Amino acid sequence: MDSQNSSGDIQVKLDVISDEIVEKHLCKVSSVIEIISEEKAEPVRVNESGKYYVAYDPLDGSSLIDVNLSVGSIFGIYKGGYSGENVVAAVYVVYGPRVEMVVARDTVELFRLNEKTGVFDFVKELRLNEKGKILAPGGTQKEWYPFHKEMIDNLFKEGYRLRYSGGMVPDLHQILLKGGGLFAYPATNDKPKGKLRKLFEVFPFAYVYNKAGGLAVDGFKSLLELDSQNYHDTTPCFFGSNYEITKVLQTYEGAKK
Ligand code: AFP
Repeated sequence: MDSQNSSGDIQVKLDVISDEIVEKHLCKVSSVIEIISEEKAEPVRVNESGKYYVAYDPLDGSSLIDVNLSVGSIFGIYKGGYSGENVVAAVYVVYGPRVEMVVARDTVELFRLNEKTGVFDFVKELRLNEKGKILAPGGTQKEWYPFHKEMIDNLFKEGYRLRYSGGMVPDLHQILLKGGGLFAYPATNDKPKGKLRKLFEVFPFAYVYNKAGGLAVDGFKSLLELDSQNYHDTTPCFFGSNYEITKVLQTYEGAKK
């Protein structure tokens, strides 16, 4: 029985099926010139007269499927190429107890899928407070650099609450909806360039957090100032409210000295 397959097989099938569905629909959009998926090595040309490049992760967090946690899809919309400064919009969808979509253009808007009509109804605009209460510390803790561990420990001593599922989309969605905090996936001894991918995950969420009144950095500068040498490059990344990101910048600048 299929259910006997190892969860990895099922996840692989879901990753591939999700990618096929997204590609089929994006290829119908006349304003799209090219798309690239986290699931593919190379981009797909769509419409030579189009003007938008779309980089997407069709099913982020697929390792969480077999433990029935929330997962999501992430879309970065670029004009002129896949660099942080070329992001012109970002969208993500969270598949949880409810299906919700967040669209970042000049503002950040929350939509909720109406099961009866099949339409995403507008709910509200999302804004981050100056300071939050939630901390999502990613990466293998025994591989954290000492100064990073001290920074995380100090935030917990300030009373931050640990909220980390291992799914970037629900983890960042929670911080955004609860008004603030910090999500960190840093450079570590085993992953010195971080784990999360620039084009498909990091640049889109950096855009969302900046438009929601927060900040997103690699430890030293805005993630949206970064470019990418290869389609699947990764980067250390921190997303959050101004107070927490300022702490990150102070910590990492201090560690350089
Ligand atoms: P999977 O897609 O393999 O489940 O990885 C999810 C992810 O890319 C991102 O959604 C999480 O924030 C991050 O990995 C979690 O990584 P760790 O399991 O190393 O904390």
